[in-house]
Parts: sequence; C-alpha cells; structure tokens
Amino acid sequence: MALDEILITRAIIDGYYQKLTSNLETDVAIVGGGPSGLVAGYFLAKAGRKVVLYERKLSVGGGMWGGGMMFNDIVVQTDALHVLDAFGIRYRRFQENYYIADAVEAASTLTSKAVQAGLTVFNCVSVEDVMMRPEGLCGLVINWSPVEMVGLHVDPLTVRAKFVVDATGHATEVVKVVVRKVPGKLMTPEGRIEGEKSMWADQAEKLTLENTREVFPGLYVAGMAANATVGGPRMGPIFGGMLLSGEKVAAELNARLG
Ligand code: 48H
Repeated sequence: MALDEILITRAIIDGYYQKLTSNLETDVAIVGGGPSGLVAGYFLAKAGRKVVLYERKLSVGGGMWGGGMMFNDIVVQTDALHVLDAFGIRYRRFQENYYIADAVEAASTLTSKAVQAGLTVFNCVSVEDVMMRPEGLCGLVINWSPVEMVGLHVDPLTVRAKFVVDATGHATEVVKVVVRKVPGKLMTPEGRIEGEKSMWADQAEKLTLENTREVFPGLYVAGMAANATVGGPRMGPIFGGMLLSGEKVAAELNARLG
C-alpha cells in the first residue's frame, strides 16, 4: 500500500495532541530532564503516579552526556549503585567506592527506562512561570523553547500539577521565578536562595541528598538545583548524588500523594 504523507502528518498531530491534552493535569510536573529529573520521573511513574517532565532542549539527559570535561564517563559511588542497578546501567569498579559508567549509556538508559515506566516527556518546551494560589504552587506556565530562544511575543499555556519538582540544575529556574514573583520566604536557612558553593565533592554529595526537599508549598528541589537553592557546594562529574536525589524526591512525593 502506498504511504500517504498526509496520514503521516495526521498520525503525528493526533498522537501529540492526545499526549498533550491527557497531561494538562498531573500528580507531579518535573522541570528539567537531567539525571535527577529522569530518576524522579522513573520512580514516580513506577509507583503509578501521573508524572510529566518538561525539557527545554531537544534531548534530555542534561549534563550527563559529557561526563567530565567531555571525557564521557561518569563516576558513581557505592551508595548509589542500587539506582544504576534499578535501571540496568552497567558499571565497572575503579577502586573501592569509585565506579565508572559510560555517560552515553547512563543518559540514554535513564531516558528510555523512565519513558517506558510511564513518564511523559515534552522536549523543546520551556517552563517560564508558575501558577500560584494562596495555598501554594499548583502548576506551570509553558511555551515552546524556540519561542523563548527567538524572543517572539507569544503568550504561553498552563498545566496543573499537585506538586512541581525544580530539577533545572545549576540555574534553579523555577525557584528563581517564585522568589521574583511570589511574596513569602523559601523554606531555606535564610528564607532565600542560598546559592551554590565552590567544589567540594564529598560535602556536595551528602548535601545534595539533604537539600532535596520542599522549599515552597508545592515546590520541591532535586539534583543540582537542591544545592543551588538550599546551599551546598558543587561536586564535578560524580553522579551518585543526582541519582539519589531523584530517588528521594520521588519517595517523598509518593508519600505526600498517599
Ligand atoms: C525546561 C529546563 C529549564 C526550564 C533548565 O543540569 P542537569 O543535568 O540537572 P541535574 O541537577 O539533574 O544534574 C546536574 C548535573 O548534570 C551537573 O550539572 C553536575 C553533577 N554538575 C556538577 C558540577 O560541579 O558542575 O539538567 C537540567 C535540565 C537541562 O537539560 C536543562 O535544559 C533543563 O533542565 N532546564 N527545562 N524549562 N525553564 N531550565
């Protein structure tokens, strides 16, 4: 049977339209498709939650693809190996407590397993604002990334979520919007964005996990955004903290969702 270009077009538009409209209201909306966001999405989807992830770029994976300085391997410490195991990502021992995984295998497998578990990913979509009510944050304001990049004056659309996770990495973009636009303090030591500190891998990895929590009613931080918001150093190309942070935020939200 001859293939019809219009049917191909219709299939894409119908499929995408269905995906979009069935995700206008979700349990959890994750902003940012780096390792922490993908792991959070995977565990939430596995638990049967309706969870969506918005990623500004064409590809998800965030800062994982390039390993350290584009040497595309990542290091993971013993405490986080169970997350690699949950995804079936292979690793090899370097020495006690230091394991190496291929960055490309890690990023692609996190993505593939998360989507297969039920996480819906919208790439090329940027979160530019939040939806707020007196009881807290309750949704996101989204637009096509190219609109943002070109600077077109095009109004956005809105999605509702019971909880939002800021997994935007160093930039901690959702928290910044809240600080700029919403009266009230963050649930951080000084009530504001505490800021990311200089490199100290050991402290950073511990703090990433501690700092993964709710920082404003309805808004959680995970991954590098947790340290940038609650205060903690950077850690370089060791990714255990990112994986454990995603796992932790999923567990906390699962408990909150009941
Ligand atoms: C949609 C957005 C928006 C927005 C940003 O940076 P990431 O990889 O995030 P993490 O925290 O999961 O992982 C951090 C890790 O990659 C890293 O940078 C490390 C370990 N650094 C250590 C060091 O010392 O430097 O991914 C965040 C993602 C990116 O893909 C962005 O494009 C995306 O979020 N994003 N998506 N709307 N407003 N802002």
